[in-house]
Amino acid sequence: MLMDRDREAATETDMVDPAFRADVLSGLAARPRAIPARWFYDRRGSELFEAITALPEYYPTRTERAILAEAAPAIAERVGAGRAVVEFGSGSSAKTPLLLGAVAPSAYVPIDISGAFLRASAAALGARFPGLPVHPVEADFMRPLTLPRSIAGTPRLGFFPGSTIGNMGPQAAVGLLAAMADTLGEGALLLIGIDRIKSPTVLVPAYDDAAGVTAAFNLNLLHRINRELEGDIPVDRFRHVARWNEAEARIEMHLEAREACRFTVAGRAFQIGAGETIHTENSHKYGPRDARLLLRAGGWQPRAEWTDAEDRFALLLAEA
Ligand code: AVI
Repeated sequence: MLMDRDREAATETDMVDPAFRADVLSGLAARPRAIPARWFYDRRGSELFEAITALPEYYPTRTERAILAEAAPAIAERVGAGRAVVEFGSGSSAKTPLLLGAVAPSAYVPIDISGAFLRASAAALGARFPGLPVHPVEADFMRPLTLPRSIAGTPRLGFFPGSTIGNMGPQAAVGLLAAMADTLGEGALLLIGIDRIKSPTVLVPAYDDAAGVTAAFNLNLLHRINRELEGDIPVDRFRHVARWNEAEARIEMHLEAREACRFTVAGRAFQIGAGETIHTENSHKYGPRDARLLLRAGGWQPRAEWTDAEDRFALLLAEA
């Protein structure tokens, strides 16, 4: 999930994203303090996220890839040939070749907010699947969007891997699923990756790895604030915290102040007490029934489901 490379390019020419500024200032002033996770993904944050996906403790990426590789023939049978595959938040499109190789699509439409990265990965996929029309769409899939005219009338298969849906609260997730159903149209299918609820002994290390990569990913947000919003947050006085919230069935990431400190961001003064936190991410997990209910609430009928032997992660196929 590489979202903000273009934004970073803009900051290199001294432009500040007003939405970043607004989210940070209101998030630091709010109680509890919270900054949306989308701001993790500047260039460094995107690199750190890629590193996270290869960590031994971070099971979702490799588990989903293994499920996809094994289930590809069954998925192809259910999906049939000739659909246009529309990938939401395509990022590095790392799992896409497995799907495209199996379902014989008529076109591939990657959607991503990062134009430069989108074009690079679209070109790589085009080279790998010569003859497959690739139509990249540079857009924020969280907002209403229009698909290219070239796939008008073609049945669609939406692809939303990685359990990115988990980074939204259930209500926002339902809203996004409904918007995807609208975008993809009648008769569409959706293949979505959803992370399962499991023991905190597995979940917490996945978000607090021994090598400290996830800690660096979380703390990078403070470095980004300092760099882009003229902040002087003493980053070394904060530590990364990952905790399982049982009631909400989610991993929460926080930045906790080790000691009380004062700092300024964009000319505004803030203070934080020892042990207080800035909430930076939620990663919701779903049981089998929860996942199906979520899809139904978003206007999708679950049709098939594939998991790994330990039921850590699930790929669900649903119909609009
Ligand atoms: C992008 N998203 C699905 C990741 C997750 O697992 O919630 C983001 C992440 N945060 C820390 N590690 C990975």
